[in-house]
Amino acid sequence: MTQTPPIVLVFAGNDPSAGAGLAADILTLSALGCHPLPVVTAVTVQDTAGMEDFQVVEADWVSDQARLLLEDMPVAAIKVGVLGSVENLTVVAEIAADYPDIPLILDPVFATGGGDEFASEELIAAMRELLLPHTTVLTPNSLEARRLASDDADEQEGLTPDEAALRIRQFGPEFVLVTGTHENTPTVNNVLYNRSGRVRADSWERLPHSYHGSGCTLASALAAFLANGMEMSQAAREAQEFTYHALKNAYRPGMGQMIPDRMFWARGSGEDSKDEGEGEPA
Ligand code: PXL
Repeated sequence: MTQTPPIVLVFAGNDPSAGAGLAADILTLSALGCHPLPVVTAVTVQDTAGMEDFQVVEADWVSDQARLLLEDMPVAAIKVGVLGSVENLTVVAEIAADYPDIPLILDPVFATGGGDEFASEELIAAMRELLLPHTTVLTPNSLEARRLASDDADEQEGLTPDEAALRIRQFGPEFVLVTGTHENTPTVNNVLYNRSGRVRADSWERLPHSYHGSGCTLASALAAFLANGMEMSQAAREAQEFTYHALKNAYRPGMGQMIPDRMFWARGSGEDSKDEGEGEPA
């Protein structure tokens, strides 16, 4: 019998364009040799241009989906994306408390790239209080980091990514990886922090397009490397590298944003071969 790949339990919303959400996580985890266990927390109606609507799955259903699998299989990592409700967040926090040895990767998704909100202030407060204490690594972009760091909008605006990370660490996550795509800097600067400060900083070429599902790709890739037993700093580096290549090879299947190609290594003749030419947004 073939050896079972590392198993990653995923809590996320379904984006049927497969740009972001559960399908993005499944693709990324599969691309990196893991077996995904996709637990759906919410259903969205969206295409590459934006989200029309979303509906949250009942918390009992989220809990039952996950707990049945946790009894059946050895889970090497838990990856959390869109939760949709405080009730769903509570379910995940309780599971995290019951399985303290499984690393938990939390991507705090509060809105779609187009700005449609997934999260209320109440959900953000519950995340700070209930889920961050059980989080191994949190992967906010700098805007999400500011929202988690403070509930005062004026104060948020004044925070540097370093200051936001410093505050978030007080809520209990072991590591925070803040991404710099939304900052006005020539390169994209991503920084990993632990409880005592900066662990590593990586700078990347700022790519020209807008991508749907880059955050999901990064967090799932990080989950995959951790599930494979890699230590955090190395896993953070490898996850960024994978995401960079997926973005470099992104395609534009519809009329909206580009979608990262998590299967870039399985297609095409040369690495990053689709970087130029067809598929450019108008
Ligand atoms: O990219 C964040 C994200 C995560 N999960 C779901 C989404 C989105 C963005 O659209 O739809 C389900």
